[in-house]
Amino acid sequence: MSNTSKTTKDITFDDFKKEVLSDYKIAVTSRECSLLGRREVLTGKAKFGIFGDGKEVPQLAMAKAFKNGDFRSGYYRDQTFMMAIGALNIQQFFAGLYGHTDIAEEPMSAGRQMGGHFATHSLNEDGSWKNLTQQKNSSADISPTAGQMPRLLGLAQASKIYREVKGINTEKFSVDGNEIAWGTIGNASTSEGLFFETINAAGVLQVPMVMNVWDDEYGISVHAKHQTTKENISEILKGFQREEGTNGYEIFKVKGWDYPNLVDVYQRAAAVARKEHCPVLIHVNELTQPQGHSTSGSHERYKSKERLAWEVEFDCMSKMRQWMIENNIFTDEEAKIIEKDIQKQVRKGKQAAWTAFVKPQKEEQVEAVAILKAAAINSSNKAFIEKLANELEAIKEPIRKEILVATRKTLRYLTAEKSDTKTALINWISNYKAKIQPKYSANLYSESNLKADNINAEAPKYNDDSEMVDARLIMRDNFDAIFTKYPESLIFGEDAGHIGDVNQGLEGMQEKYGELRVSDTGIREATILGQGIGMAMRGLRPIAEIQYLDYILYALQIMSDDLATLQYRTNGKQKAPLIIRTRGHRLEGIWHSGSQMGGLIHLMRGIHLLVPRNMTKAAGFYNTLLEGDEPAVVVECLNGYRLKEKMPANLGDFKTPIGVVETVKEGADITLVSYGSTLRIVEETAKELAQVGIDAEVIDIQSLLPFDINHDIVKSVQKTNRLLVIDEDVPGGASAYILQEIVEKQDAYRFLDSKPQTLAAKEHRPAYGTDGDYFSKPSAEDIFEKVYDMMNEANPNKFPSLF
Ligand SMILES: Cc1ncc(C[n+]2csc(CCOP(=O)(O)OP(=O)(O)O)c2C)c(N)n1
Ligand SMILES: [Mg+2]
Repeated sequence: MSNTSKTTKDITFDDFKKEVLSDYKIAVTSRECSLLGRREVLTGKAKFGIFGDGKEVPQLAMAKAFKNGDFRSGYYRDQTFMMAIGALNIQQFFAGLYGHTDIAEEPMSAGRQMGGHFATHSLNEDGSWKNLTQQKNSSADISPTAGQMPRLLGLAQASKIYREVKGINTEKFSVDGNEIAWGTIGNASTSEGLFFETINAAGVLQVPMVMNVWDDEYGISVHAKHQTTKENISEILKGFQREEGTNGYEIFKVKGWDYPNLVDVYQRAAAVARKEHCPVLIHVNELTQPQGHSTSGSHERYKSKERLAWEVEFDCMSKMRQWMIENNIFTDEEAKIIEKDIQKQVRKGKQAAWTAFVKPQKEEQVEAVAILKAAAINSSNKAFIEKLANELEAIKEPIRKEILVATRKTLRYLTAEKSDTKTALINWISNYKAKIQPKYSANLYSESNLKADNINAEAPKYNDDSEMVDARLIMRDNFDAIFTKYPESLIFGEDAGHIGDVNQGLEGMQEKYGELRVSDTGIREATILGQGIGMAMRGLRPIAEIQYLDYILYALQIMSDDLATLQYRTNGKQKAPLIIRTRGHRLEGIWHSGSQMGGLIHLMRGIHLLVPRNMTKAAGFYNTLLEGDEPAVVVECLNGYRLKEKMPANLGDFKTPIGVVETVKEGADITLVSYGSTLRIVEETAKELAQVGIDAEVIDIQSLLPFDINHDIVKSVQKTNRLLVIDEDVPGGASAYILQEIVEKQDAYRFLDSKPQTLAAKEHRPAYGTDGDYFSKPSAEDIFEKVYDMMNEANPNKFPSLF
């Protein structure tokens, strides 16, 4: 061949070759990380490994189509993609495997999540938003399979809102709604209800969501024949294909080892989703698991010889390599040189990650050993302490548990002694704990200056012509003020749009603010929640409405696993300040009585749980939450919409403080603590008690999570010396939590003259009808008699027994 100047075609081929080579190098890097990662687990350096081997090639194609501003919501196989978008390097990969607690070394979760759970940083140090349009984004993964689906819907919907709703400041979040939300899921996990719910909802909403199914025919050991009808997800979803005049999906099916075809499919998929906001399904099949599912177990146990042989032949990496050789991109020899070089780099990166991981612990070990040896010198238990010191010193690569076990156990040998070295040891342990504990516990809630309990209260204002109105009107008019004040706010839920919610708290709002901001949704609580999470992660202020508190259970898994853990699992690098609006407490029967508060409290740490007793308080909570940056559930009182309350003048501005209780009636004899609809009954009962000479103090908790941050309840108990918690949850439910907060955390036991008690509902769900409620939940008579009983015990002369 003559050496003349290059033609355009040559240049194009050169560029093409360069790009393919660069892709191949990323894939080889990723594969080597998987191979070495498994070895690190098997040799005991890491606890567990789950890797992306066998899924590399489609992820290269996805990364090529993925643009700044886009979001991923995926699962543990996506390391190649993360590497390809520049969000994960070799050292970080291994830092994740080891669980390095320094976010600078392990940017995915600062060691909180097992390796393979990916994330990018949406927030600056101070908790404010970065410009998400200038980076490639990944929402933080969770382990529950298909748990990434509901949030994916919201991430996609945000683009639609940013494109179509006028007046929002989009600067940090969107460029004309051009961003795609990319989902990834394993074939077996498509069996989950959350997958189907999300697929249907995205088809209805027509949002830019590209759903990728990585199909390797297995879910751990379980074959597709047990997972998927016809063993073929794209086949059974064919009915979602959009047609002339219908909504729906574009559906692609492509082999996971076919690099050029994958690249082409992903470009086409992205184009349609980005431009038309049409959701896309890409079923990527014929994928493999070269090392089996994870480090716990081997796939030889459940795959046939034929299947295993097929997996070797169709390994996407070897297929890509073969294709590159056939297309003169490199020769076998050149490939080997590249591969060898990458192997070296991966080993080097792994070593660097390990050195960085053990370094701080080694330094801490040296400190601890020195302090133990010093403590040993003058101790009568010298021999025992030295033994602990020497054993700690002998550990080659110590972990923090070993350091604390040795130092804390030493204290037991020093109980009878006093010395400066003992004091030094005590101080060292407490400083060490104070330094290390946050690495494992910080950022469950916001630590920014916008955290909810930093937002100052503002009382509702009333003027001379303020009227008593149906309380639902306060809710409605306050929402009106909110939608005007915050263009980025929006509300959606079953019946929330056209009719303005089942209790008319949103009456007329859709007409005024449009169908995108005040919208009806399908009956699908988990994805209503997911819409909220995803949109909140992209800077909007969604209010997700769950029609009745009883149905929040459908969304509870996603609240607990995704929303509640988000700040924690990213060590404060992502947030979703979602407001969940719902209505509950007493109304009718088993499924409209909203009582499962204990369950919520225990499964939602990380989300605030607010239980206002009336609509003014509830509206005030929404106003507070919108100024803050944290997620919360607000439970409105189902039976309160038609009660009369005075219409405040400062709608949209008055704020109910979070974590602050309110004493609604002062009293001297007993402290009655309750919340929500039951509080009203307690208030009524307090009047009846007054008639028999019992002066009860009534406190409205208002906020179950966080709980009485000023410790006001104990001040009341200090005065009355008696405590009764009244709650409509099951016995030992929310009331047990409340009692622990007051008696143990606030030390109220010190002031009690009577046994602290709880009055809860029956163990069963409430029966239907007024009598059903009366015989199931605490009634005024129950409360009266319980209080009277306590007073009778204290002073039988003054309060002779009722029965
Ligand atoms: C809700 C839930 N159930 C079970 C598990 C345990 N589990 C982890 S991965 C997995 C199989 C997933 O298979 P698939 O979706 O095909 O993904 P693959 O690992 O094959 O890529 C299972 C059952 C889980 N993490 N979450
Ligand atoms: Mg699978």
